[in-house]
Amino acid sequence: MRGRKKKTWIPAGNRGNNGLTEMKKKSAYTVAVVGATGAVGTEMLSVLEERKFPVEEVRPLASSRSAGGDVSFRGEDVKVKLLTRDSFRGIDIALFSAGAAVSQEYAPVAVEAGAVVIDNSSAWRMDPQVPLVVPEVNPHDLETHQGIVANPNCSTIQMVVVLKPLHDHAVITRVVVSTYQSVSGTGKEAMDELAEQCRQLLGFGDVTPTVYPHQIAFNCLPHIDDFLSSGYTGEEMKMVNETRKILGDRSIGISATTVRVPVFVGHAESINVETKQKLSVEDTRAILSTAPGVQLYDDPSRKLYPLQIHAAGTDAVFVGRIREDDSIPKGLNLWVVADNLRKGAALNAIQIAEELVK
Ligand code: 25A
Ligand code: L14
Repeated sequence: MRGRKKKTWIPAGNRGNNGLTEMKKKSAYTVAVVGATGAVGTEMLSVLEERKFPVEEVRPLASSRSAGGDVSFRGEDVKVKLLTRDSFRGIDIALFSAGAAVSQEYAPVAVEAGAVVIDNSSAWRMDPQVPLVVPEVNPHDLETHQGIVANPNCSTIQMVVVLKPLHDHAVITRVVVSTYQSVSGTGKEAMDELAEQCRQLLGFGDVTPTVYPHQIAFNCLPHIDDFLSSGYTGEEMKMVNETRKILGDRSIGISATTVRVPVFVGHAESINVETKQKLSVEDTRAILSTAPGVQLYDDPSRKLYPLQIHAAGTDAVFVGRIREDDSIPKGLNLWVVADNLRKGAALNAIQIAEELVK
């Protein structure tokens, strides 16, 4: 995407079980968090703690910018260490969220050292050897992992959690999605930039965009990740390709427009779905009300619909504004909201870890 040549993941053979890595079952695990001081890394530490994941020892790793500092885990300060090729000795599970370049270089190093990597970056997602997993949707894909498991893009995760049960019931043929993505997806610096620009503009000052190419305060940018020659962005094509891989169906037509909005945490999506079998609003409500990870929040008569400010800090994927699309014979419109740092990143990664140690 950014001119990096993608390596394919070729694991060293002889990992037992036909070359697949079996997670050794233990009462507690040593867990490394790469990018532990970032927006997603800090959330990973909180989610491990909240869900009482059996952690024997946590090893926070980051770049030289924040190595030597502390992060908090279970009420104690833990020293952040510099990420090096020796960082993974004795590690069972390595959670990566430090960007694709770091994952490309260090995930194989961690696997060589005996760890299973759960990687939140885009580095390995489309590698045919690497399962791309949302536990509510395709947990069975974990069975074939060879040391690296990829965590999908945040916008993809919240969409597939809702699409999967509809696909199972009515076969989705086409999806048109527009996103309303918060700045926390980009990281801490972007959150600081939004806050700073709000202060500057409310004080009648001028803003100087640094993280984003244009002013983000009081504005929306139809631009996430780099533009490709097709005119789509990398983020848009992640939604297309990752959704097909996770649902295991290359035939679904998907068209995405991804937009950055001046919201701190939480992504929203307007999703138009076309199906083979007709789904009424009542059918859709019935299906989604029992779908794992989904919470229906749909009562327009009481002005109840999912909002980013309510989804932030929670674990569910919220769905509302369920309507039939009258312009086609079998279509639906949905509004889907989730916390991008939790279900879109850290929570999904730790749910994968939970599946692996089950
Ligand atoms: O390439 P990708 O896959 O598309 O992903 C790009 C980025 O998107 C975020 C994540 O940023 C990732 O780096 N991200 C990825 N998946 C996401 C998802 N699903 C996602 N966001 C949301 N949802 P991040 O900000 O969350 O995390 C960055 C962390 O990575 C550490 N890191 C970076 N390079 C590293 C490294 N660790 C080890 N080795 C490297 N070479 C980074 O640690 C952070 O923890 P850090 O020490 O570099 O930064 C800690 C603090 O320093 C500030 N800072 C960051 N960059 C600079 C800086 N300060 C000064 N100058 C800088 N250039 C940050 O504010 C941070 O708090
Ligand atoms: O591919 O900037 O997981 O909101 C997630 C955050 C891509 C960028 C990924 C953002 C990243 C995205």
